[in-house]
Amino acid sequence: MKGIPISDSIRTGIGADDLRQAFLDNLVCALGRLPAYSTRHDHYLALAMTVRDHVMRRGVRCFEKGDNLLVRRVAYFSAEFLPGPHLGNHLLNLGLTESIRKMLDGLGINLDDLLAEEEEPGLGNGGLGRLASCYLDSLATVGVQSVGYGIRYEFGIFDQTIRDGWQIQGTDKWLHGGNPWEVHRPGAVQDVMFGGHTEPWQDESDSPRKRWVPSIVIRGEAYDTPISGYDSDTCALMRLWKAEAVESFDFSAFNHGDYDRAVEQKVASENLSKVLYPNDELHRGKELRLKQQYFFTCCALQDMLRILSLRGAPPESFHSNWAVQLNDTHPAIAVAELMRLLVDQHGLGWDVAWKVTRSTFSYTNHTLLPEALERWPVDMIGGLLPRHLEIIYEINARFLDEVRAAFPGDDERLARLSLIDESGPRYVRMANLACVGSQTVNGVAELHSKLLRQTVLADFAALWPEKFTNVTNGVTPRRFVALANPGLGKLLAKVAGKNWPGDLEKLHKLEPHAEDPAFRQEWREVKLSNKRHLASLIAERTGIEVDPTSLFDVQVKRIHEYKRQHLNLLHVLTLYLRLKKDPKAEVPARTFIFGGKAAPGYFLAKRIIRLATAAGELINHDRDIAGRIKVVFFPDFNVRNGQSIYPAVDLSEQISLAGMEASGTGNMKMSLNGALTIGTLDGANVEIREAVGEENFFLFGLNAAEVPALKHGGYRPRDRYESDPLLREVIDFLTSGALGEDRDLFQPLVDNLLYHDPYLLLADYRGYLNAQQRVSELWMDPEAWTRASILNTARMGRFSSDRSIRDYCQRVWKVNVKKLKK
Ligand code: H2P
Repeated sequence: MKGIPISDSIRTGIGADDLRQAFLDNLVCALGRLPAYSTRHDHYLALAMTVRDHVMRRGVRCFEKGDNLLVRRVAYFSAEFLPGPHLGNHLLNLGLTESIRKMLDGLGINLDDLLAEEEEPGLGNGGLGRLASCYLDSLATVGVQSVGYGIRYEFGIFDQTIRDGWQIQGTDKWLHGGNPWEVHRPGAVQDVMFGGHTEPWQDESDSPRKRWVPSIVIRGEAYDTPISGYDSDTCALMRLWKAEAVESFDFSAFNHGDYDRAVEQKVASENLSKVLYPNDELHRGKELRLKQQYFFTCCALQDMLRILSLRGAPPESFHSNWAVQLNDTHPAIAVAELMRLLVDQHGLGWDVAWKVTRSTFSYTNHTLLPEALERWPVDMIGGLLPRHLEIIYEINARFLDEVRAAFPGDDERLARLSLIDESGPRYVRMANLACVGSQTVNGVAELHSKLLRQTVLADFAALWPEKFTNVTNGVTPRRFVALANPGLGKLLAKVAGKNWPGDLEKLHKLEPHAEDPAFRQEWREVKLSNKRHLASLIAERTGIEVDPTSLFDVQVKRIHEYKRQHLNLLHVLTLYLRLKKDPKAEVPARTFIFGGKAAPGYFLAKRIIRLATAAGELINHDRDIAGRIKVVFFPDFNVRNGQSIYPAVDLSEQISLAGMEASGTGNMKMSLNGALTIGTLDGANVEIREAVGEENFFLFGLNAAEVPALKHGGYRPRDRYESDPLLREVIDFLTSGALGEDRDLFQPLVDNLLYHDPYLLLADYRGYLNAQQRVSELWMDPEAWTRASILNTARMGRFSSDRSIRDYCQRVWKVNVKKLKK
C-alpha cells in the first residue's frame, strides 16, 4: 500500500470512549469472550491488547518517520532482557493510568486486580538483563529509534520457592496464560545455518569466493514487544527470536512409518530457544549456548540488512544506518557474522566490509571475574560455524600484523592479544573478538572501566587507548520510583515539578527541604507506608511477622560469594550472639531482608541461602530476642517483587569485595528511594558516595588497590579468626549445631572462609561491624536519618538511565537525542 501514510491508516488521538470501545472489542473479537462470562484474566488480556495497540501505533508511526529521514538506529544486542510487568509501566508512560482506572471502574473492574494478573518475562539472570530493559525504556524516552534484539526463551529464569529452608527451582511458565504484549511476525523470518563445511566458488566477477554448505538450517521467527517511552512519541521495539524447524515435520520419514524421526528435527530445532542459561554455571563446552548466541545475532543482522534494503540503502552504508551495542560478549559472534553476510552474501571486499563492521559495533563489558570471560573451543566453533572460524582466523591474522607493527618482537603480547588462546587446548576468546571488532569499548562504572583498562583488557587499552570509555549504568526512574513508589512520587512532584521522572536532575530541588521538619515528617510517613506494604507481603509469602517501624536492612540481588551475602549474615549472627549475652544492649530493632536466586549448580550460593533461612528460623523464634531482630528470606526475587522491596528499604547493603562488582544497579534503585547505603568502594558505589556525600553513606572495607596487595602478601584468613574473638565466636557458632540439627550443614562455608576466603570476608569483617554500629547510631536519631535519606534521593539524579543513554548516544553511537524540556 505505497502512498498511504500511517496517519491515514490509523486513528491518532484516542479518547476515553475509544479506549472503552477498544477494550470491549478486544474482549469480544480478539478473545471471543462473552462479557458476562469473562474472567479477570480475560479482562487483563483485553486491556493489555488495547494498551499494546496504542503503543504499537506510536511505534509504527515513529519507525515510518525514521525511515523517511534515514536516521541512524540503535540495535541493542542482548542475550537477556528483564522488562518486568508491562501494563502499569505503559499506563504511567502514556499518562493513561487514571483514565483507564475510571473506564474500568465504570465496568465494575478494578485496575489493580488486572495489574496483579500479569506474568513477567524472566528472560534474564539479574543486573545485566535488567539494564538492557532500562536502556530500552530510556532510548524510547530520549527519542532514539531502537530495537532490542534477543531470544524469546520459552522458559526464562526459574521460579524460586523455599522449602525446608532450601531453594527449590520451579519451571518458569511465563507464556502459559498467553502473552498479549507481543506481536508474532510470521513474515519476519530468518534462516540460520549450522554445521557442514565451506567450499570455494567463483562468481561472475571471477573473484574467488567462499560458500558455506551447512548441514542444518533452523528458522528464526520474530516476536515484537513495543516499549513505550515516558512522555514521548518514540517507541522502542524488543524483537525476540524463537527457533522453529524449517520443515516442522519430516514427511519422508513419516511416509516410511518412522513417526519418531518425523518430529525429531522439529524438537531439536525448537530446543534452541527453549531455555535461558543460568549465570554462574560453567558454560564451557555448552554447545547449545553458543548456538543460542549465534542464532539471535544471525537473525538480528539479517533482519537489519532487510530493513536497510527497504530503505533503499546499500549494504556498505550499514554502519550509518545502524549502531550495534554488544551487551557483554554473549553476542560477540556477531562480528564474524556481519563480515560473513557482507563478504559472502553481499559481495563486498574484505577491507570495505571490515570498515563497516568496525564502525557498527561497540562492546560493553560487565564483569572482571575471570571465570565469566567467555571462550569457546576452536573445534566447537569450527564444527558449528565453519565459515566463522575461517573469518575469525582472517581477522586475527590481519590484527596480529597490526600488533607486530606496533610492538615489534613482543611475542608474549601477541599471544595475549590473539583472538585464539593457544596456551593449552585452543579457544576463541570472545572478549578479544569484541574488542577488535568494535569502535568503542566501555565498562559500566568509573572504577570498573579503570580496572578494565588496567587488568583484563590492558593490552587492548595500550594498543587503542582512544577506543576505551566509561558509561556508568543507570536505572529508569519511571518503573523504580514513579511506579514502584507512588507515595514518594507525589512528594517529589510537589517540590521538583511533575516532570521529574523525565528529568531526574530536578530532584536537586529537594535539598533545601531536608532541613524542614514538616517535610521530613511527610518523608517518614511515605517510607513507613511502603514498609507496611512490604511487611504484609512478607507475612503472606513467608509467614514471618515483621515490625514496620524497625530498620529495614536489605540485600537483594543474585546470590554470589563475591557479593558477600554471607558477610551480612555474619553480622546478623554477631548481633544475635551479642543480644543473647547482653539483653540490655542498645540495639535498635532491625529486620534483615535477603532475596535473590542462586544458580542451580552453585553449591556455596545455595548454602548461603540455607544459612539465611536457618538464621531466620533460630532468631525469629527466640524468646530472648523478642523480635528485636528478625531475618527474612524473601522468595523469588524478580522485577515485580523488587518494585515492592526497593521503596521500603532503609539500609541498602552493597558490600561486594572491592574490585568485583562492575557497577551494581540495585544500589541506585535503593538510594533513589531514600535508602542509605552501607558499602565498599566498589562499582558504582564510589560514584553514589561522591554524589550523595560521604556523610550520608556508610563506608567500610578494603579498597580495590588493597585487595590484590593483601592477596599477594600471603593472606591467611585463619589468622584473622585466631586473633579476633568475636569473629571466632561467630564462625564457631555456624558449626555448633545451634543452627539446625545437621552440624555439618555449614562446614563447607566455614572451611571455605578459614582456608581460602577468596572474597576476603574475614579481612573486612571488623570494618563492616563498625560501619553497622554507625548505622545503628544514626538510626536512633530519626531526624538526622531522614535528612540523610532525603539527600540521598535529591542527589541521585545522575543515575537515571536517561543520562546513561545520553552518554552512549554522544560518546558511542553518535546519534541525536531529544532536548530536555525546560
Ligand atoms: C552484572 C554485574 C553488575 C552490573 C550489571 C549491569 C553482570 O549484573 O555484575 O555489577 O551492574 O551486570 O551492568 P549482575 O551481577 O546483577 O548479574
